[in-house]
Amino acid sequence: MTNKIQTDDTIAAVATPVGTGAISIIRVSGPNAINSVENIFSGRSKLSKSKTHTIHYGKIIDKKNIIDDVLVFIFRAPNSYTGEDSIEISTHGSSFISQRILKLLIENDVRPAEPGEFTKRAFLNGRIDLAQAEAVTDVINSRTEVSLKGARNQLDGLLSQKVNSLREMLINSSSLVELELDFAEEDLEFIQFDELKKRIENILNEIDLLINSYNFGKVIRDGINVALVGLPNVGKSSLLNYILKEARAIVSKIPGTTRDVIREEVSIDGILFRLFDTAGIRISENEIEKEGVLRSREVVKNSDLILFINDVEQEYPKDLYSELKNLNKEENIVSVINKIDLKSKTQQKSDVKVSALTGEGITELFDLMKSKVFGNSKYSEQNAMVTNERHYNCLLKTKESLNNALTSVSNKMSGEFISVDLRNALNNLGEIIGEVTSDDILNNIFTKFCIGK
Ligand SMILES: Nc1nc2c(ncn2[C@@H]2O[C@H](COP(=O)(O)OP(=O)(O)OP(=O)(O)O)[C@@H](O)[C@H]2O)c(=O)[nH]1
Ligand SMILES: [Mg+2]
Repeated sequence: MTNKIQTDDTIAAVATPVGTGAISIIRVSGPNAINSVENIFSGRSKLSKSKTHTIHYGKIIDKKNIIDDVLVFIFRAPNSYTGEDSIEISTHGSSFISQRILKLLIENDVRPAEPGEFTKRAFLNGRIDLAQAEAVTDVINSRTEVSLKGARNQLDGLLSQKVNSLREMLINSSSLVELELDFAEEDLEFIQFDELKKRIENILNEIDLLINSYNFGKVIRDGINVALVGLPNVGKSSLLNYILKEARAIVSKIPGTTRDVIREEVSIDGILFRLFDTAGIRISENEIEKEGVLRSREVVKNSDLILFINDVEQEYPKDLYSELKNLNKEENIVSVINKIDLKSKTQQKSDVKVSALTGEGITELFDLMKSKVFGNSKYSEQNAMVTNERHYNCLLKTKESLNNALTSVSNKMSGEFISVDLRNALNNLGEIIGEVTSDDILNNIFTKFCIGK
């Protein structure tokens, strides 16, 4: 358990990105935060005498030299982000100014913060749990409506509440088993095997719901990779351009136009789709085109969704479809017929028909892409959802322990065995919210944060 670690030094960092902007913000947190800033601040207020949640105008001074006019925000413990005394200094947006002030602070008994250290302190001081701390980076990294909602859902504690209620259910069941162990000699049965089985199955059902939500949750967080593939000249690049509403890729009537993979992101109804336009797949003698075709296959392997595009006027390439199935999975392939504006009759099978020239059918294509993402997951903003691989893995381990417990119960094994499995499940669940944790886990999580967060 790391929750006992004391954070008795004071840290500081520039929290805004490097470069020029309207303002920069320097964050300071720890017992010496207010005094260290007071040492370099000149204004009407005395910071050490000022109340929490107040803003003070003044100047940062280095040996009588004015560095900048600033606003200083005071947050006193425990009512701050970290739970400690904290200060935010808002300066003119020059990296030079903020770095200079940071240097001054470091001369005043403050040390530079490590990545994520403010959030780590918030966690260690019990302001937020580990799942919420992880959600902070997701909020920062979110680029679409839906990914932001997913991250907010976790930051607001929906997942944590669910995990806590499952832990409570587990604690109740396991304490009954343990109580029974204590009285074993008196042959008391506080909890019947059937009842215990029912309880564990109940918890398992809930765990399964969370595990299944990850299918969708990871898409929400990371987006979905979509390959645009097919024979040369079917209109892959034209479709990419139509979706992006810009002439991103070169389009020509010469087959074999696209060679490199072109990657672009687009948000469709708040879901992030990463589109990969590829070289048309065919046998080619041209070295560059050959390499392009190799890359197309690589993209197919690594995609979540494949738009298999065909020309309404060409014959359907059955062999290519079989190849795509082998490279990925049949259920991930969406067959698209393009160029329907040409009004040609076709026997080709397809999931959707479009024209990259007129935009006909594109709405249907988007609906299909979205339904592939949602699958049969019942996404609801009110429900806890798993978007993070670490949490997902903890849940898989929890499930395994619970299944072991269930086997022990079914085999009417001694309560000791059941009790060990239930404890393991409890610990695995606790890892999600940081109730049980190690320095390794924490370092792994917080080093991925930005400095100043
Ligand atoms: N009429 C019509 N022509 C289209 C449509 N989509 C693409 N084309 C034409 O088809 C030709 C090939 O289009 P591209 O988008 O370059 O096709 P591609 O699949 O990217 O081709 P490669 O990169 O060579 O594999 C161009 O002349 C386009 O103008 C469409 O929906 N309708
Ligand atoms: Mg192309």
